[in-house]
Amino acid sequence: DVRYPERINCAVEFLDRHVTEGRGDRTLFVTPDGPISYAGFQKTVNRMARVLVEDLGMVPGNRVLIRSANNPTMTAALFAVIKAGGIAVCTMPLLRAVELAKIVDKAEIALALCDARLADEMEKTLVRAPRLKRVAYFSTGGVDGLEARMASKPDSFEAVDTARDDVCLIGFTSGTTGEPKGTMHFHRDMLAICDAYSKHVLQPNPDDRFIGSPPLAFTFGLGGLVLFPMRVGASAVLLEKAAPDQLLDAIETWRPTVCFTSPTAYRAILGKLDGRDISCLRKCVSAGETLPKPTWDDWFAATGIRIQDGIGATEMLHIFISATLDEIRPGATGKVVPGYQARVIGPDGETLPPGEVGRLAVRGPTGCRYLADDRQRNYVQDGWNLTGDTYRMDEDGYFWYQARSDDMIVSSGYNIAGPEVEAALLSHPAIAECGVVAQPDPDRGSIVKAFVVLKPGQVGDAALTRALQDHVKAEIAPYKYPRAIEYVDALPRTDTGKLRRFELRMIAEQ
Ligand code: 3SK
Repeated sequence: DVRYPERINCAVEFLDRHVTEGRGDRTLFVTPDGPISYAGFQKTVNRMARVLVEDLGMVPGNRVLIRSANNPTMTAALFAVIKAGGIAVCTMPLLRAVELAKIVDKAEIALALCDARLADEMEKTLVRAPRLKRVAYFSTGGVDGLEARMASKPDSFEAVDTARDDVCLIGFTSGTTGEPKGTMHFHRDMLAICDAYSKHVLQPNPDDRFIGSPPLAFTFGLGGLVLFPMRVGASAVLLEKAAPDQLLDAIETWRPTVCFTSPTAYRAILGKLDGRDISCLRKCVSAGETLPKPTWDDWFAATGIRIQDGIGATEMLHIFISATLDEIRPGATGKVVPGYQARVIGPDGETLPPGEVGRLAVRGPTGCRYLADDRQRNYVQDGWNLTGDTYRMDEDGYFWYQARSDDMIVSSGYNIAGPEVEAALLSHPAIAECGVVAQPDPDRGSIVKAFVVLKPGQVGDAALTRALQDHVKAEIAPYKYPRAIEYVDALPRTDTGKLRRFELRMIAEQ
């Protein structure tokens, strides 16, 4: 059980504490332009916090949208908002204006901090979501940006006195319907994931150097690439682009010891290991989608490293089932993380005995608090968080993944809602109807598969398939596009006209 003082600002714990306790000279981020120390980063955060408060009118409790690829400036924005008592809402860099506008409206956001390289969709969002009043751009390379304002500010800033139960982060996750859900997390939650999963399972030390691919807007990345290293005074490499080749190059260049990425990336890297030296890695963490045993075996055979699998949820902030290096059972996700409790439940919420398959329920120091969303009632029952995953627990307390228990498509670690892709497809003039489900895939876990009924006169050939894929990529985040499209005469529907998704899934699985 982890307890924190009633008044706490987690930015102080993650950052200022290292400086006041004499660790300011330690390296926090290694970058191509040289190392950034904890003390140097603190000054950047302080200046940015001053701009937020003095120039942009931010007050404690305001929600601030943050848009950027993973880099130290984005991380400074996150801590500046939190240190000034605000609530950071980080968004996936690939999101389009239509998706951003939903987030702006849902979280009632008036101010955004945005990397200038993502200005296009941000400007379109300003038009779509009039509630958003102001965008401050960074990394502009010119005089108008946030950095120019920061240059004239003193490098000190007193953290706002927040409570441990004040919200400091809203993580958005796409619901199965495509209506995004905001999950609210307190200052104490940010510390609790470090003091539960990281401390007891990952067990990093101050000399570790972290690297990985998940966006910081996905809490898997935020924990693994920022919060876990900072909690112990370690360092990290943030990659704006982290495709397998880029991740490999960066591992060879920066010699990290801990890697956070997805099973898809581990598989892709395996095919590119020839002549590469990744002997610096001590620990490899996998989450976001299930890690198949053959991937675990192949990685172990190639590198001698036992991948630490884990399952978490944006709702829970981070991983709640995993295993320490010496407790790993290949093929199992692991055991419940110290501080959490987990059980497998039946249809009436009853606890199922070991060996039986049911829905995974979990509770612990972090938990689901949806922002203004009725789905809270379904997700949290009797204090237990009911995940969207089906599991079996064995006699030794190891949890074995079986399937998703909802309609979510999990592809390369991205959660994708079928209805959202359907809506994007339906806005193409050639399409009469469509249904989108997961299709199992050896590399990506699942891919997005669309069953499409065309309007009369349209021909479902390769050219149309490419046009539909490009259309979806232009409408919504490109990673959501259907990699497989099958043209059909009709879709299976219930008497009331509801799409029989289950039937489509069965066809896709054949
Ligand atoms: O998908 C997961 O397993 C996960 C892990 C850590 C944090 C967040 C998520 C969704």
